[in-house]
Amino acid sequence: MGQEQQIRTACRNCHGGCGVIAHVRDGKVVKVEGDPASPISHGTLCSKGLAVTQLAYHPDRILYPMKKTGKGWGRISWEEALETIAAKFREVIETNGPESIVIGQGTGRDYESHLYRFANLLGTPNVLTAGHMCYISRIGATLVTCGNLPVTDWHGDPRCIVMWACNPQWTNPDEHKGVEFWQAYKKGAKLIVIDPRKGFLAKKADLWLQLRPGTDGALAMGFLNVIIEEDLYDKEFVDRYVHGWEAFAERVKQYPLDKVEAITWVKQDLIRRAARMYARIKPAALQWGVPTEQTLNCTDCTRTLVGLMAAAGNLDIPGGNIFSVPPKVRTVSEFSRHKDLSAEQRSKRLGGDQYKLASRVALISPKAAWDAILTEKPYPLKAGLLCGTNPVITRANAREAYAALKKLEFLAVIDFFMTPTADLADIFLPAGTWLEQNHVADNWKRHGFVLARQKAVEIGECWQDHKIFMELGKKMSQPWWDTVEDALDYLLEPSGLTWEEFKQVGHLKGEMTYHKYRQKGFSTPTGKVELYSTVLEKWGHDPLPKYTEMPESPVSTPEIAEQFPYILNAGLRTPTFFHSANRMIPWLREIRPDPIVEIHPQTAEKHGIESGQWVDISSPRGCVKLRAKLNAGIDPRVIVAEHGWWYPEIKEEGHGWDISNINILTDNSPQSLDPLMAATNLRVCLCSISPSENQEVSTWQS
Ligand SMILES: Nc1nc2c(c(=O)[nH]1)N[C@H]1C(S)=C(S)[C@@H](COP(=O)(O)OP(=O)(O)OC[C@H]3O[C@@H](n4cnc5c(=O)[nH]c(N)nc54)[C@H](O)[C@@H]3O)O[C@H]1N2
Ligand SMILES: Nc1nc2c(c(=O)[nH]1)N[C@H]1C(S)=C(S)[C@@H](COP(=O)(O)OP(=O)(O)OC[C@H]3O[C@@H](n4cnc5c(=O)[nH]c(N)nc54)[C@H](O)[C@@H]3O)O[C@H]1N2
Ligand code: SF4
Ligand SMILES: [Mo]
Repeated sequence: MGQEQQIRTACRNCHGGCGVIAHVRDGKVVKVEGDPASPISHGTLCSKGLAVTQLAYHPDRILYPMKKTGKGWGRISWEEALETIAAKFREVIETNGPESIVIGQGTGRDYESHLYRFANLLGTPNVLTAGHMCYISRIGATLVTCGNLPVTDWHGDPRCIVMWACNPQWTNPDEHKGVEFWQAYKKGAKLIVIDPRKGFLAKKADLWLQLRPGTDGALAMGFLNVIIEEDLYDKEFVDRYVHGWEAFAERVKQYPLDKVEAITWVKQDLIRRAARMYARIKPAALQWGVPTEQTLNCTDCTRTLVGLMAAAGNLDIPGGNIFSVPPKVRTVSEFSRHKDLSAEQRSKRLGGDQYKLASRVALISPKAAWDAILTEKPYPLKAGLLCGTNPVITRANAREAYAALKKLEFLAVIDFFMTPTADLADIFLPAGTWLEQNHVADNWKRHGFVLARQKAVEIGECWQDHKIFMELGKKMSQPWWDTVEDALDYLLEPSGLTWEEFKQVGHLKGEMTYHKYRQKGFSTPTGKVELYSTVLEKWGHDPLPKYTEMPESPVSTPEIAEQFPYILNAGLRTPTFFHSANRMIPWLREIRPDPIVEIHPQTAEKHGIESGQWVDISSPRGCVKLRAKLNAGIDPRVIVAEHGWWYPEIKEEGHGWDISNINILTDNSPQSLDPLMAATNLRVCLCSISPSENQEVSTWQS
């Protein structure tokens, strides 16, 4: 047996960041453990990170490039795979123009620098990501409001924490690992939790506000109403640094607490107490989560929440919501040469004229992509390259996503496994996991860090995603570097370090300073926090935020609610799965073999549903089956369902993509989209429930 080597690296089984020590023996990773020296995770790892050996060495993992022919999938060489894609792309560029090629990714995975560079140099403005309803939407809305993304300053000792639609101990989301929140909380901070579901944090909270899903924008207005009416706002900050305070305060007046209670289902008294607590205790940090973005209120809700941070005087102060200082490395924008995409090509971005904020952050909505494929309007999309995404499972109105991707003339997919989306492809490119890549992991840049992710092993013929974009780019005559590491040297250049040197250092941190606005103002047109947005005004939109009722709800569509009386809150995460991933990993699937739908015991009783039974859940768009779990911690009018389900153990094409896929039920009709970001209502629609006639759905055998 060979000697064991220990390699310090950074996990990326979610958005990533946790420090890992990978133990390698005979060219194989035999185990991973948390790195106590990590500034992000402090030695902790979650179940997904710990299970990476079962992911990397999974028997179903695709280790070679594959091509689909009449006889099914067959192994080919990298040369043939890349040349086939390049030849098709060249053909499309010649006949339809580069805009007819869509390049896509899913959740943020720190290869967007390479993906965008490839797309920009190709000349296509059509990059499809999850950003229209996740995180990039938060960044977009905060860029126009206060010039940067305010993140919680756990290290600054917040005395009050508002956990607004966020569950960091399960999700370790884009903004922080749960451990950092926990350390701050344990110092004795007050906790306010805003969540329709009584989870671990709601049980711990000083105040828990159980709102109707999707009504966060109205609740935030309610908070502001109390803060303004009771003179609890930071007058000095507002006078000096807020643009349009008077107009904003007038808008807030349109949301008196009785109205807010009717919209949100939260009692007036509770809203008042929570608003007072947030405004009076200094400093207070507000941690927002993705449900605030996954409705048509996406942009306005984010702007209202910035209004709350500003009114309470919590922006860029220790223990509040801060603008981190990134380390000195090249920006994604510079690396990916956004400026090289010509104005003419940019003007062709699908939906760009309408969804101006999405266009500003260089992405398109899935709806625009599906429409272009299915209706060929305003022009057809002909070919696509999707990396690290499974839209057939993860995007609203999954049947439409499926039909569109099936119709696409040519599709290449980069993944680890043959997923329901990859099933629809012509070429499959095998990606390396994070154990197989060298990278300057940058998802933490907005928190002040970049991390060294070092290759521990190579497996089969898998390539890290960055290399795939580089080599495909070279086939298309694009300027790239010889090696992945040469590109990393370029990324790191401003820091004065090479990749080899950075590997030894492990991470870089920007030097944090607070109250930067006192010297520099805010990076907006007026130099202030624009609660009255001059940018939105210029775009012909309401410059002030407002709450819009859900497009499908008991209030706006009572006729639909007659048949579908419950509010479906779709997207409950579980610690072991990451969206549609990990269902094939035995250690993780054994914990959760079947998809769960949570139902209040009274509601279950009404429909004769017992705990553990398979249940049909229907919306106007279809019907899927999940397994009932009774939960008295949700409102009887609300049904809470997991998303991301397909069945890798079903070997036929499609892998059972339509059995339990909750996104068959969600809506992406034009009237349901955020008017600026095109965010879809992934979290809220109407549904009905009944015991399923088929109680033999389970297919997992451990
Ligand atoms: N109803 C509902 N739907 C939702 C949500 C919800 O709350 N409710 N949440 C939404 C959110 S926030 C998001 S971000 C999207 C996510 O949407 P997606 O990103 O499309 O979802 P994933 O399931 O993470 O798909 C990732 C795929 O990438 C593969 N993969 C993992 N790591 C890598 C890698 O390093 N390289 C490559 N090439 N492939 C990799 C996995 O095997 C998997 O097949 O889902 C959304 N869908
Ligand atoms: N294990 C695991 N971790 C993940 C993911 C995963 O799939 N699995 N996905 C990753 C991704 S891409 C993202 S974006 C993040 C998201 O992570 P978070 O931002 O933490 O979001 P969620 O876990 O979706 O929801 C957080 C809380 O909001 C509550 N909630 C649901 N609907 C509403 C609502 O309308 N209003 C309010 N106020 N609360 C609501 C939920 O009950 C939950 O407790 O997680 C990331 N981390
Ligand atoms: S939280 Fe994310 S980065 Fe950390 S161990 Fe889990 S999967 Fe890996
Ligand atoms: Mo996300």
